[in-house]
Amino acid sequence: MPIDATQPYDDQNIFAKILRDEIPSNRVYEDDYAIAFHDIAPVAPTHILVIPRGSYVSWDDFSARASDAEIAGFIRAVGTVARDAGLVAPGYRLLANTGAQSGQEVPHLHVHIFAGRRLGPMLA
Ligand code: IU
Repeated sequence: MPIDATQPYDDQNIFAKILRDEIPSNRVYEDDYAIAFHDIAPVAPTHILVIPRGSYVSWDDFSARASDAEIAGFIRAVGTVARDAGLVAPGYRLLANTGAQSGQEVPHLHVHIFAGRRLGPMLA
């Protein structure tokens, strides 16, 4: 079910549990600001999710409430994950679904990194 991005943060969401290591994930990166793990249902040969350590429902919530340090740290982490995975030369795509009409399913901000094949044009 797509989420309502205006809802308050729910600390029982699945990515909050992954952050607390209550649920296992295939983690590929972590630092003070973010963790990254392989998507459980990849739609590209490389499909990694990067999430901030802070409790933010969506890109909207994060961009409105996070500190400058958190925002800088998170964006650097996304870049580092892609670079460390060797994705810069072949290229990659970032996506952050936000709210119901985008199809966002998990109410903790996540940036998708897609790579590993020729990606089609953006969906309308
Ligand atoms: P979305 O942008 O909210 O639609 O993306 C949620 C993603 O989280 C989606 O690609 C799922 O496959 C992925 N995911 C996951 O990796 N592990 C989980 O336990 C669950 C969803 I639930």
